[in-house]
Amino acid sequence: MTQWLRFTQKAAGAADFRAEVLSGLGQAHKRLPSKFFYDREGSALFEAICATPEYYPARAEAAILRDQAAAIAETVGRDCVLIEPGSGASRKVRLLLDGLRPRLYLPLDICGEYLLGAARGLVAERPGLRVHAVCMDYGQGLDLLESCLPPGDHKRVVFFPGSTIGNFEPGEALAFLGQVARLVAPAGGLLIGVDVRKEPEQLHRAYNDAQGLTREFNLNLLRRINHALQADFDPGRFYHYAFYHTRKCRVEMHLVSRGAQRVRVAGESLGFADGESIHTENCYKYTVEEFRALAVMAGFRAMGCWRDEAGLFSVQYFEL
Ligand code: AVJ
Repeated sequence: MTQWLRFTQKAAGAADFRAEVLSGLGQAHKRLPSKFFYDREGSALFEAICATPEYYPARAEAAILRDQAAAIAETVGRDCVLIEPGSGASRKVRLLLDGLRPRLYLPLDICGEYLLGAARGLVAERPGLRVHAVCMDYGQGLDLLESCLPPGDHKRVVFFPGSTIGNFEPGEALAFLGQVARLVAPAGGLLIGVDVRKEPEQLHRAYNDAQGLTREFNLNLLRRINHALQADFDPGRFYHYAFYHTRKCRVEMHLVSRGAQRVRVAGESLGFADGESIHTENCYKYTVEEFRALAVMAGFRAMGCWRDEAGLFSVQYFEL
């Protein structure tokens, strides 16, 4: 059986990266979009973080997808057009493919090199699977994908694992769920991984692994900016700081300046006071009921919810 793979490049260009970095670092409280973690090195570091004992989300979600694959396939249905924003190594979707048997799988990722490598590996493993890999920043809007989708009324299902929804501010999460609803209308679905709220200590450990991989993942952002924007960040002069903000129900990640310093980025000189941070990520944690309420506000009906044995994580399915 011949392999079927298409590749479409819709990613934002270097100009957008430069503009978003300079805009974020120009704020009174400096910040950078967490999507920029995922260059080739960052994507590989994230895969390594998933294997650490402290970072439970990936293992808990994989256990759910593996142990509940038949029940999930029964609820979602077979032969759908399966769309995965932020697909990375397409590791998790492999746990669903035997059950869902999608007519087409569209992995979306901002890193084209990583995306194409993962897609090639998948079609080599599964010659019968049709894959259309789309290099795009889904944060720019899922409607960009419409032109890549097959005509006809095949059921569309968005698979959004990993609790990446937690990187969105709650208002942005609702807006994203609304975009998903428009993309999968009139009767499609959303299969989504959501990390559930838990003891702050366990969350603290998950973002401060003993091997320091999360620290390197965070610092890699500075290295990426150095390479892409002729910047002169010295990663040794920043430290990784991650903590669970109880009132806001989110883990925050920061890079904190050791001492006062100036850094050149894309020809501009930026000042950092001692202890001043770059806010690099928020990871919101929801209860199952809170997230269900958000999905219902976006127009979805709750159809299924599966948990791991320890109750650390949830995979939830919604339909219009
Ligand atoms: C891939 C965005 C779900 O938020 O837990 C892992 C990224 N950040 N360790 C998360 C991440 C620090 C991860 N997501």
